[in-house]
Amino acid sequence: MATNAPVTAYKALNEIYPQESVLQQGERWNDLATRFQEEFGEKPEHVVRAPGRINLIGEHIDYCLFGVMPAAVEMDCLIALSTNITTSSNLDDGCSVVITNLDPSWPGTTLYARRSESGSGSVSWEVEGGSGKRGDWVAYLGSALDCVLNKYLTTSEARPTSLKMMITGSIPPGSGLSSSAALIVAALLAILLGNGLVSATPATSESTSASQVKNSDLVQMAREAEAKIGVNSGGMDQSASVLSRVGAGLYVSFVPELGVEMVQLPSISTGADSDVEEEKLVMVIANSLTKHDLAGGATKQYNLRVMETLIGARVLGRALGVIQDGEKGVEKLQLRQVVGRFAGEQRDSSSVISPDELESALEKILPEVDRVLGPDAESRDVGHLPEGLAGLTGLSDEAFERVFLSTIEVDTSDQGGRFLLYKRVRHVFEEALRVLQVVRICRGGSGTKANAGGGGKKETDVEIVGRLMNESHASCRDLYECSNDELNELVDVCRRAGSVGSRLSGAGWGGCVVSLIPASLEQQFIAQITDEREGYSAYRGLGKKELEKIVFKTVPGSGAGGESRN
Ligand code: NG1
Ligand code: MG
Repeated sequence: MATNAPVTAYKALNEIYPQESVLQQGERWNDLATRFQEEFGEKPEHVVRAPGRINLIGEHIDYCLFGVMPAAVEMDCLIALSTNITTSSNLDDGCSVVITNLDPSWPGTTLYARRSESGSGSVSWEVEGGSGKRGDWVAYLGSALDCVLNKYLTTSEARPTSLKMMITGSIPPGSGLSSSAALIVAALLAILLGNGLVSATPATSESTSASQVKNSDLVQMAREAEAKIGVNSGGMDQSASVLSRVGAGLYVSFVPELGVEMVQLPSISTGADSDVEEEKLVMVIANSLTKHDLAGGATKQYNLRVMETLIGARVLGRALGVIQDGEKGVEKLQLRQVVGRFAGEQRDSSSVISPDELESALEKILPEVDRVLGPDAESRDVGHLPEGLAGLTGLSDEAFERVFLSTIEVDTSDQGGRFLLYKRVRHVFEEALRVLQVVRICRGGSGTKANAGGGGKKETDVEIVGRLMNESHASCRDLYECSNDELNELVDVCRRAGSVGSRLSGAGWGGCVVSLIPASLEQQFIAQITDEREGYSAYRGLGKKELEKIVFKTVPGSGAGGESRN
């Protein structure tokens, strides 16, 4: 799907969900519509949905602008909505959004948007209601409303539409399956649709869609809306939630601009030359039952990692002579830009190196990382104190403080007050290399480059992908330090149960493990990881029904969409 194609809110259910679950999902949509009618006394005009995602490989590198490989999951956020003309008239040209949730433990509220017009006639909007705090689900909706109004309704004639919404979600929050991106994307889509900014009918070849909003705009707005709540995220979750297709993984790249490619994992070949049989790999998600909570405690670790990669990029780039002291606009250059410049990319990003060139550049830059950021045991394992760092970045103490330490909350107290530049940058470059290798295999190319380290018997493509996933987990554990004991135990249990590769998925510090399994092994694999004695310890004593929600197979699902209910 092209990133610059217009957003269309319409999708039929059989384009959204895998065949086997269309009926059951249909019931869920109908149930939401019925409950909406009970609550508001009218049918919803539309139901929209946006999915969560699993990340197959490419962890903590999206915000460094390296490509990643997520896939949308079937679980999603649904919003039923209708326009609410009755409240619009008494709001002084503003609008209200009444929000309810099917789950009574999530109390609803009403958001109000008030306009202010400057002397020059430009209009801006202030959204009130919802606490605006991280972790408050209504804050995500407020942030989405704020983004749409301040982007598309800024002329003095613009009149936003008041809306009623009912929300339901099937993504367990804090599980690393990106419930936050799903909520924001669904909210954006609902607000855009309610304001007539995207089309509710599928574009046909004759009609050009009424939508002025492109898929890439939707991704960008979702990132901005999440950033307003205080998470400095990369673009992986939002891209996956908007752009995925049924049955495919998604290779998302960010340079020179957002790009997506549908990719297929290799399958396992068995049998002799003449009658080779192909067996598919399936993804199994297993929740560690430890919460990864970016909206809560994990934000500070996440934001610190983002800053460590930016400081590392600056120190490395300066030492390699690709960033000059006093050069404008590069105080915060991402690691991808540093490698690009190192490989001769133009500074105005008019020339972009090919994936093969990027791979060689990454291989060449790794020894430089050792030399510049990890020349001795102390810099490698203990890290850098902030005092010495300003000098290494070529910035004054004041500028260093302003650029790196005061834009977002940075807390190094878990690391003895130090920044672990060497470990973080090594992880990012090696992980970026792993993603490029997996992409090459998925495109049907050879895995020979990846094979070089294998030694002995030639690895199959499936074995290479599995090994790279395992290496990715080890790197998250040892270099990026974003795993925890539970995730490590669960990864081991999954490998013992016969996975091809297993790793934590998402930001880490809790959440889920993703494993690739030969399709025929699914039942046996799930039985083993949930076994009372051999399985993951936190699953002991749980009932079958509970476990079904915690450990399950997933099929790559479709990106955001919806249907008209009229
Ligand atoms: P999750 O697992 O959804 O919190 C976060 C970021 C991603 C990415 C991963 C790590 C947000 C919304 N998402 O994902 O962009 O950086 O961590 O790979 O912050
Ligand atoms: Mg999230």
